[in-house]
Amino acid sequence: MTGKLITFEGPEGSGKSTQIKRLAEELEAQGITTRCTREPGGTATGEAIRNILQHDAVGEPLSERAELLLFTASRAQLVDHVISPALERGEWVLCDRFIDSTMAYQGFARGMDLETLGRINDFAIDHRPLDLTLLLDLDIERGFQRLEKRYSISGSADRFEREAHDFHFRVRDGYHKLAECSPERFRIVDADQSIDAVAASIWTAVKEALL
Ligand code: Z5A
Repeated sequence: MTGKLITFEGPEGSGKSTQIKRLAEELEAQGITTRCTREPGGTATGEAIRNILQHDAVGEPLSERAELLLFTASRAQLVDHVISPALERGEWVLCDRFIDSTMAYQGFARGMDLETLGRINDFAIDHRPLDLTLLLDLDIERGFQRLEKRYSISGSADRFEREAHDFHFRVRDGYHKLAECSPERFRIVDADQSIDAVAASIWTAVKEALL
């Protein structure tokens, strides 16, 4: 039996990384082998791409099309080398960001053509269906407040975190439109609750959708 592919989406600081760990623990406790991964990244090639994307690592600004193709190259590598083999072994894969991040950030926020992005996404994931997408919905300002603590420790925000607030409002709005278009795949989770309360909402959503 093939496994399940669950993706986590949402604006910055919405708690995706925190909640992926919590869901993985819950699934493992149920005897389900779970594989956690992230985008961009998750493979050696993907992590190298992530470095270019986050920090202009090669010292020149990225064009929008180059940015898009780097995200989707990382995705193709992740699907072929990590996601598909894990699903075929019957594992459940939890992925921190996936195709909907491209639609929200490059599409709704940067203004690239959504149909073109849909086709490129589909090619990158080799038409693999997703079982569930958990959208961790959080007010943009709340997310930034959470991340401020991190900036004060690391001293710098990355290329996306430096975008104007309007950009991030378009991201959040874009996610809502994506969820409206695919209600069977998306579950919207209120991320403005305690970590335990968000984890409980996610577990309810996963049980209802997949177990
Ligand atoms: N991007 C794109 O443009 N196109 C694409 O196709 C893809 C991505 C795939 C990746 O950044 C960037 O790439 C991203 C979109 C773009 N833009 N940005 N920035 P990333 O992977 O480095 O960052 P992120 O995905 O936005 O994750 P994040 O900023 O690390 O946030 P998070 O994973 O959602 O949250 P967290 O790390 O779990 O929590 C953040 C902080 O809040 C942390 O201190 C937690 O302890 C705290 N936290 C978590 N939950 C709570 C609750 N419930 N209450 C209070 N505090 C909490």
